[in-house]
Formats: sequence, structure tokens, C-alpha cells
Amino acid sequence: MNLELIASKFKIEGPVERVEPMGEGFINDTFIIRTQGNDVPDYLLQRKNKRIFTNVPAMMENIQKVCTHIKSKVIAKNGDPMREAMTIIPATDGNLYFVDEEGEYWAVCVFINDTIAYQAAKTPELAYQGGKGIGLFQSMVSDLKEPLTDILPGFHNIRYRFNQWDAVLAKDPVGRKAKLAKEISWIESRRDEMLNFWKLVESGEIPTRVTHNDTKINNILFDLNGDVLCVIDLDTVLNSTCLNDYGDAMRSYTNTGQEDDENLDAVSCNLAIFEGFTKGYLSQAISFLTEKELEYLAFSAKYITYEQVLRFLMDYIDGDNYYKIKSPEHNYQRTLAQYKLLTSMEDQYDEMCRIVRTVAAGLA
Ligand code: GN1
Ligand code: MG
Repeated sequence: MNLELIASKFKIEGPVERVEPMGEGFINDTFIIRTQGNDVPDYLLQRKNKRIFTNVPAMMENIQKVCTHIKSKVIAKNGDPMREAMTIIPATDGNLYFVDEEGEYWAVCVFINDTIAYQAAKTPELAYQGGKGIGLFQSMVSDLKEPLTDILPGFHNIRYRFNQWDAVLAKDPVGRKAKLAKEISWIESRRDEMLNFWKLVESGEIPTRVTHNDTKINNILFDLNGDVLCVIDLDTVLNSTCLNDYGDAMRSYTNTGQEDDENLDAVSCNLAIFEGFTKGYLSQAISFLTEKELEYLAFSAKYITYEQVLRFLMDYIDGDNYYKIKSPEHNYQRTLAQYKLLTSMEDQYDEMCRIVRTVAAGLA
């Protein structure tokens, strides 16, 4: 695979100096295209995982609609549309992607300079900024009229995940099920609780909106002053509930350990970070969230963390086909660490609910 050749298939400015690997995504492969000269940007080049994203053209259309909409909002408030929004660079044939000889899909966007992406939220102030960023993102896309294609059906839909789960367990393709009775019971014992929440989304009592769906802290760019610039990694922009964005953020921000921490004692949910994020998020989102959404905000942290336990364990039982792994037991390790986080949230759930109520009351 010749990365320079692939880069040349896109409408980038300036001669390419080199293309080098970047980041450690679980799904796509990411590279940076370094261009010569200071007056042209560098670019991010991604090979999209076509096993997971089975309709890359529709995904790129979704991303483009969201970026265009956000840019118009940024321009309207005199912001900088090249820094406060992502810029997709089309291929020379006008498509938003390029397909190479091996049938792999590639896409390019502008690399925003002088930014910081964090792997963990160390302070409530940083969490506040992240919360504000997600709230702002949701509020900017709340009036996006153009429909998005559902490129990942059932992504944060636990009923859909249970269907996958039941099928994988029935198949047990690599014979791992027998030694996992305890871990499987973690999932089963909470099945009804999680489905009862999802029924509110299915009935429309909790509304569906344009959402990001992968709000881990490293998917937000901060400027060098620590202020939030924009939300990145828009592969999963979909129509879903806002609660999934809040919950997924809480899963990553509040974790005092790593997502796959081997030391389970290091993993817990930090309520000061929870409060910081909630304050930032609600400073933007209080204007559009319904009573029902507010009522379930704290629950969504448990919901998404539970879903992540299920997804990691399911991938392990399935023989590690979805997430990239660094060791044979990696998905198992991730399962244990995320489960520890879930139980920490469960232990502190009353306090989480109280924080949400207090923050919301303070903004009313
Ligand atoms: C994946 O691509 P990345 O690493 O940002 C996954 C998320 C998971 C996350 C777990 C499309 O996100 O849903 O929460 O890993 N994305 C997809 O860290 O499945
Ligand atoms: Mg990401």
C-alpha cells in the first residue's frame, strides 16, 4: 500500500512531504499527511474499516452534512470554521472517499493544528469543557433538517445488542463460553433493567435526535488554552438519544483507570469529574432536553457502560472479530475493567442522580 499515492488521490493543497501513522483507534487506521510549507494545512488520512462501516459512501455523506451544518453555525457566530469544525477533503473525482485497488476505503480531513486531545479527564474543569463541547455539538446539530442514513443499525440499541449477544452465545464459536459463567451472569442479571430504559426510546418518550455516539474524551479537540474547539471522529453520527452521548462520555471521563486496566483497583467512577462534565453539558443542553431526558441522564452512564461490558465480552466470546486487540485476553481484560466501572457507578448511583438534579436546578 503506497500512502503517498493514496494521498495524491485527494484534493489536498501543497506538495506532500511524508505520510506517517497516527493514533491507536480500535477500528480505523489513521495517518497524518505532512505537507510542505506553513501556509497549507496537514491532513488526516483514514482507512475506514469496511467490515464495520459497510456503507462508507453513506457514512461520508452523513459526516459531510453534519460538518457543513456546524460550519454554518460557527460562521454565524464569527468563529473560525476551519478550527471549530471538521473539514472533509474530497477525492479528485469529487467523491468524499477513495477506493484503492484492494477495495479499501480512504477518506481525508484537515488536521487542525495547535490542539490537544486528552486520554483522560484529570480535572473537573477539563471535564466541564468536554461536557460543554458535547452539549454544544448536540445543540448545533439539533436543527439539522437533512436526514442521516442509519449506517450502523442498532448501534447503541440494547435490544439489538441482545440479539447479537444471544446469537454469539448460541454459537460459542471458539468455545470460550464455558469458563465465563460469572461474567455472562453480569449481563443477564441486568437485561430487564436495560431493556426497560430502551423501551422509553422505542416508544418516543425519550426523543431521538442527531447525536455523535462515540463521545470518548479523545474525540474532542481542545485548544492550547484548554477551551474546547470541536468534536471529531464523526463516523458514528446518527439519529439516537442524546443520553447515549452523555453516557458514553461519562464512561470514559469519570474512569479513574484505563478502559482496559489490568489493575481493577485503579478503576472507579470519579464523581467530581461526573459533576464537572454534567455542569458543562447542561450549560448547553438544558435549553433543549426534556424532563424525561433529564430524569434518565445519570442512568445513561450505567446504560452505556453496561453496553460496553456486553460488547467487549461478546467480542471475546466471538473470537475477537470486532475490536483490534493487543493480546489474546485483551477483550476479556476490557470486560473486567468496564464491569468494575459499572459497579462503581451502581454503588454511587443515588449521588449521581442527586448531582444531575442539583446542577439542573441551578441552571433553571
Ligand atoms: C470504538 O473507534 P473508536 O476507538 O473511537 C467503538 C466505540 C467504543 C469504543 C471503545 C464504531 O471507538 O463504540 O465505545 O471503541 N466504535 C465503533 O473504546 O464501534
Ligand atoms: Mg476515536
